[in-house]
Amino acid sequence: RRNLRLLSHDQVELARMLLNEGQGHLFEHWPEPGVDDDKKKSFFDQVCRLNSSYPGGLAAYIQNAKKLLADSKAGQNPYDGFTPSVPSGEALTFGDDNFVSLEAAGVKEARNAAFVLVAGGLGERLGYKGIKVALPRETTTGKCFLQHYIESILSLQEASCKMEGECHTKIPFAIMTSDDTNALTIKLLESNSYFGMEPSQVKILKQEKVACLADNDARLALDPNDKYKIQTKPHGHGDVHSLLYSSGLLEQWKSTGRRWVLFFQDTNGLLFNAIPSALGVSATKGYNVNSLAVPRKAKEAIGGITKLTHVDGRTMVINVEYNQLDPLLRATGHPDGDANCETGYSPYPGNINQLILELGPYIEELKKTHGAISEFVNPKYTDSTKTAFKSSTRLECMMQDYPKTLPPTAKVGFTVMDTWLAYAPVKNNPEDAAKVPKGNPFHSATSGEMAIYRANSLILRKAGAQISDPVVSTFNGQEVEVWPRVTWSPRWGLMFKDVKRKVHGNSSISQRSFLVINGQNIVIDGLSLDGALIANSVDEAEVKVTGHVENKGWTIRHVDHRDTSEKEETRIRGFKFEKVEQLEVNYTEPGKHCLSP
Ligand code: UGB
Repeated sequence: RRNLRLLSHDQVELARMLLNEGQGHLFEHWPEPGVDDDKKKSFFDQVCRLNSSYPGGLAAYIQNAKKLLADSKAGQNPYDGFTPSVPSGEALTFGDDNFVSLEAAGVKEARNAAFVLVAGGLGERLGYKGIKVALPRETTTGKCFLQHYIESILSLQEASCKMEGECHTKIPFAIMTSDDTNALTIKLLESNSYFGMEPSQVKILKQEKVACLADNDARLALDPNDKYKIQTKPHGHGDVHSLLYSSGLLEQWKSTGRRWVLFFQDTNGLLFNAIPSALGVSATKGYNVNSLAVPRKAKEAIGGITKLTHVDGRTMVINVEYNQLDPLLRATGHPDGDANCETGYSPYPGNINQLILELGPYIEELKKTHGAISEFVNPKYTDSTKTAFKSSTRLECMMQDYPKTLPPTAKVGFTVMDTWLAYAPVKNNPEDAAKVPKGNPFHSATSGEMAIYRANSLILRKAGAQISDPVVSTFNGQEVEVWPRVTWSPRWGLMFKDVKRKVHGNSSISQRSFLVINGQNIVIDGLSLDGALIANSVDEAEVKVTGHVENKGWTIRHVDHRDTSEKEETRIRGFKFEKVEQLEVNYTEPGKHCLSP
């Protein structure tokens, strides 16, 4: 009590609240005033931060925790009363007329969009020390994920403005970081001049961690190394909603005519193949919420999009997280649980956590909830009495749970696309990836990069070019298809219509080839490539690439993930390219050019 005079009025109120919420243990060890006073003040600075960063404050956090911990102890299933069934949504086929017209509709809408990248996760499963958005998306060009995302947004901006005959729109881009990723993300942007985006377009929102819970009474855990500090852990990607709300960004976006907010995750190198058509679906169907999905293999570590019907008649279409889908199915009359059906896939589409929300209804909902998202707790108990935890726990929330609070009138849908086109995350370290059951995706740096070449090769094939079949190779214990290493800048091939216009059917690329296309007006017409070709051009140049290009090219060398002489980003993918011979052309002057060796 005598320590109270060290505190400001607001801090005294917080101390009272903590005592009322059964948190007296936080102060039990406090010595008399005069000893450790600075540490006591910094303790309250932390309490203030924890209080202001949680919707409803720390008192609400403790109360929510007490309830969720009691439910967990009682073995209460959050899906009690709900029966799952397979929902229906939009299934798109790459390259058909419907897809092409949805892509055009989506690009038209893109100037009314804002993008939000959730990048606060450290990627513990990947075992990579840096931030994941700094990893190369593919190592032919070495461009990192963040560069690819920014270039994709800029090319959408350019194409959309062109379609609408205007030139002033700048698509806003928000990035959610955390203490683990904030400084490195800002450094990556600043040291690369924001990869060509205007710095004012980019807003960084840092999520705060939440207090850890030591026991079933939701007593806050003190940091084992500092008794004047509450231990904290990440609260999950669901924080993005409260941060967008409290930052005022949503209102700002609305006042500048934005209509859509597109959320995406840190390492999906294929995502922007799916964005234009999915945004087209949102715009033409008038979806308030549109989740992107891919066919899902049973037990794959991605959530399943499920229709849930409650005994009281309520229904919702929502992601059921991968660890909850199996118990839910078993509890509702599906003895095989999370299993594949006759198609070889789970009947529940796989959530890839790329959400498109309509801004107006989103703001209205957040005015009610302040962005608070339904939470869960996952304590690891010491034994079946569930009285003690092995280590402290905390509340968590997921961004895809946003629709849980929506009224039944909300239009919630989803769009399913082929995995090869839309989804190739980099999440698993080499050892774990090598243990993935046969037929399930690895979600590793190896598969993430190979998926880019596969998608680009298949897109070129669909455009009419002859692309050699892949060979099968094993890197870091993972068997993958190795297609010709074809990459292009987003401005070259934003929509399938663009690729079709720039690739003529009389071209061919051999399996051992590497092709980099870096320039908006490069046309591949009558090219026969057997080696490595890098074509760069300025916008004002119109370049026709034709004729037979043959050279020794680049070779693929295996790298063992345990080989510490290699860089970590190389080790996690298990291979590197050695540049033996290549043809590199740079067209820097406007006008028509022809590359014809
Ligand atoms: N993230 C944050 O920004 N802050 C956090 O506190 C935590 C994460 P993970 P997860 O598409 O493959 C999700 O760890 O959560 C960011 C979906 O829940 O990569 O296990 C982080 O930086 C699941 O339904 O994935 O699983 C990253 O960008 C499925 O869709 C993103 O949040 C799965 O992703 C996801 O974090 C998937």
